[in-house]
Amino acid sequence: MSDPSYLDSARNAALAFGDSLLGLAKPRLRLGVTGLSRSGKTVFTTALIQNLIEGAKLPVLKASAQGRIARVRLAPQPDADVPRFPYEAHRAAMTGEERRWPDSTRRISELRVEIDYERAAGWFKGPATLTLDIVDYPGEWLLDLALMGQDYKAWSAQAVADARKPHRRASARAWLDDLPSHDPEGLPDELRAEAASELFKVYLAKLRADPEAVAVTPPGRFLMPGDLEGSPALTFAPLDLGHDRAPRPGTLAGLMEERFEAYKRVVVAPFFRDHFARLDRQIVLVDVLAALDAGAPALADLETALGQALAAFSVGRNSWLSSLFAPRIEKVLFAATKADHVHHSSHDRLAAVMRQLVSRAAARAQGAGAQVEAMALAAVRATQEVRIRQGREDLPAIVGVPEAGEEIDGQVFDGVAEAAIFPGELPERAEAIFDPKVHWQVRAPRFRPPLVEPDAGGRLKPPPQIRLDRALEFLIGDRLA
Ligand SMILES: Nc1nc2c(ncn2[C@@H]2O[C@H](COP(=O)(O)OP(=O)(O)OP(=O)(O)O)[C@@H](O)[C@H]2O)c(=O)[nH]1
Ligand SMILES: [Mg+2]
Repeated sequence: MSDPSYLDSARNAALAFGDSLLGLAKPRLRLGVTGLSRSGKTVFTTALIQNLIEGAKLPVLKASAQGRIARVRLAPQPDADVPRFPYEAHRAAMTGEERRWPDSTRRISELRVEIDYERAAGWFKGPATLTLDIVDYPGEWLLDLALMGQDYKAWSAQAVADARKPHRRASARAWLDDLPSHDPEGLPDELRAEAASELFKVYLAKLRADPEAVAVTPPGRFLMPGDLEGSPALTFAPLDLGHDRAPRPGTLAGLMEERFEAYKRVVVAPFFRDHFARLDRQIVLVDVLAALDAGAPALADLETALGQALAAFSVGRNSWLSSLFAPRIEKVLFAATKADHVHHSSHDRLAAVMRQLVSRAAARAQGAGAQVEAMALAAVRATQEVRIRQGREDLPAIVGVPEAGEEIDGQVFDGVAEAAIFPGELPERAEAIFDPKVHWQVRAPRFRPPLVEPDAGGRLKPPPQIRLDRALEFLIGDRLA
């Protein structure tokens, strides 16, 4: 087991104590928004804030339906060392002239909103304010938490076995071919470590670049190194260690092991301590439709990744970490995003697939303490529904404006013309997704964000959404009661 002493427990305890002291004065909630790259984190976070601030109708969020939300406003950024979530820029991109999706992001960011509301009833009836801190961070960092409970030997064995799986072999070939040339018992040569690490990173990058890619293999920072690029903590790779040997000091394997431990110390532990352990609620966004479209092996990879994500929520509860941090995540929502890419008759099926993907892991994580839910949503609904007659049949279709350059059935779109498509069928029984004989083709084109007409008073409303209110009721509803 790793040495916990590097985790700055005193500082964390002070933070937690400060939080709870302040919490007495003013109720606060930290909501984490995460998901792998392109899963929809930035769009979700922007839409969530916009819907709250601009007073959108959110019927399933009880406080909103009962007219108890008086005012929602942005408040100054609470943490001096975390970049502010650039809400205004993202909102302008999506709803302004350009109507384009926000740029891809690669780091953590945060925004504070204050919600003035009326308490529902009881002793404390009356006005109150909930301070909601929303923290958007890459899902790759969450998956890294799984490394905390692993040693270099186990991680190496797993990584080599994964790379040899049929659907990964092509991406991994150069690295796998090179692997036997590194003798784990050989000298701890710096250049050799660098060369092995480079090839391993190329393999990870190929996995990610694959249009079918849905899951990733830690270490997450290998693909988004930031200012740690080139440092020893990011210069290591798995080796083929064989079954019986543990890495020994003074060997190449020993050097790799040291660096693996350094990665945990320098990258993973600070993330856990400074960000993850301070979250109260968490939403994990998943592009389930892309995974379905990619096929059964990709779905199996995704299930594994989600299992690791779920394990992260219990990591502090049943390990040495719990004595230091007692993570307080009480609710975890796994949400399938981009539900506007399928007809509403499929929304429940999409939610069922999401539930299926986390169910085995959730069963294992029983007792972890957090309440886990799955649903399907679209933070921004870019399509409308129509029924199209084809012969005798009346088929459910979706209509939207594909982005310029999108191609459907040989037709290239210009970003102005609309297209109607029949989204593929989703499985009636969610278990069927793992059947390798069936391929659920549900790929939709990238639609532009919807055009939102101003209301009678000339005011812009937030774009339409699907089940965003349901997600909010689960995530924060009880704190607005
Ligand atoms: N139709 C539709 N598309 C969405 C929605 N949310 C996200 N998308 C699409 O998914 C893409 C990625 O969304 P982002 O919110 O940028 O995803 P992210 O997780 O922040 O991605 P990274 O910053 O690259 O990690 C967008 O550019 C859109 O094309 C949605 O609610 N509806
Ligand atoms: Mg983003």
